Amino acid sequence: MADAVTDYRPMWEGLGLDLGAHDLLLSAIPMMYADAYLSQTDRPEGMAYFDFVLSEIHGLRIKELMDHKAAGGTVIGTFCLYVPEEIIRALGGLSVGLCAGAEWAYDEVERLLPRNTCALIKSFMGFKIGKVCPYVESCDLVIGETTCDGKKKAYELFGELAPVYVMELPQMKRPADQALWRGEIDRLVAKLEEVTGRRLTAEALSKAIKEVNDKRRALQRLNAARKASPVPISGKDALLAVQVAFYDDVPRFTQMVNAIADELEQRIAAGTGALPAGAPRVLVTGSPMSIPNWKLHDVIEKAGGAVVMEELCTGSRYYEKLVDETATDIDGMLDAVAEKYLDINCACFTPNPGRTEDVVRLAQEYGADGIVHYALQFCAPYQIEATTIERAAQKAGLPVLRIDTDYSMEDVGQLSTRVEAFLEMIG
Ligand code: BJ8
Repeated sequence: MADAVTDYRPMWEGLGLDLGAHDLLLSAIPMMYADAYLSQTDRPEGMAYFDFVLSEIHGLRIKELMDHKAAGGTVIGTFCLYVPEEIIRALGGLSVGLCAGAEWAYDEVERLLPRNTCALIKSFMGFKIGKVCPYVESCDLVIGETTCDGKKKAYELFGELAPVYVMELPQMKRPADQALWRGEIDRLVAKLEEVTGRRLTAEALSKAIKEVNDKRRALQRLNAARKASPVPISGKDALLAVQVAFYDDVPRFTQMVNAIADELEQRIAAGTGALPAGAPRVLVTGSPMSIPNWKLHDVIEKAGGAVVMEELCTGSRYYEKLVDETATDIDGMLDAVAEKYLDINCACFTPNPGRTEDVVRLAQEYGADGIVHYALQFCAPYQIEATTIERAAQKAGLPVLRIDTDYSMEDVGQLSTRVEAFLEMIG
């Protein structure tokens, strides 16, 4: 196992990173992490694992990816929840989420993309153009998807910089769309077989489905503990666990999250909270929050609120649903994979009643006093769907605060004022 003093610079250099720029990025993350995470009191002890993972964010995990490639494996990058990691895993690939949560190289990005592009897209383009992300540089293939227009068109330009394969995701869920999606799953298998040089087997797919389901089950356990009052883990810590789920080693992650879930159950029995019992409870819903985007949770919890659930792709949308494990042949397993993934409720779909129902249900299950709807600026699907969510929430007696923001820290003061007023109102 690598230790804290391991020199990773030769590895980063070998990946073609811009070492000077990369140093700058790596010096910023510990400060952000210390301010948002290490400043918390009453954290579960098991979160020490995530402190370690973050301290090694471009180190140990990248080395593991490199070792995996050296042993004949592949690394496959993804940007979206709809790309089935079970298939990647079954073909000897390691799946890494590439969405980025920080501003980088925007000057260069804005020469390619309009200024009014969402921060998530600008960020992943910036990390690639600026050569500061060892994850994307490790990838043998990057899989995009036809979700929102911004992503779909950005992949055309991203494809000039990296090997990209785009899956066609329907935008409705009728039988004809399900058939199209099932065909896309077959086409993905064929593409990944070509890239990995392996054939998909029922045995490998069944094992991968079980392993990824186990990861999601562990996250379900961790998050179920957040129904308790006082809440035994902060929203920030729970968010971090899901963010890391996109790139960490699957069995290790599952084991560590189950250990945290055990600890949370003990904390509930002992009445130990990570945040005060009377803290106003908030559900956050909207656009995804990629590492190191902890801004909104940090604002809410520093203002005295407790985020008790995320209806986000970096939240319940990632772990709530499992792939059915009963099929025994490849076709049946791929049917189950296709069905589970098309059942995700992204705002790119129309209509999208499932998300509205999920938001209200989760807010009620987790005892939320109010909902914060978070949208990245210029993210039309979530900004527009906020109206539908707000109407349904208000009908259920749940107040809503709508926040449209980006990755800059310039509006933190203004956001804090709005969040404080909202917490006072719902508390
Ligand atoms: S399943 S939310 S990960 S598409 S924030 S790029 S929608 S303009 S990320 Fe997403 Fe898959 Fe849906 Fe989830 Fe466009 Fe909005 Fe930007 Fe977005």
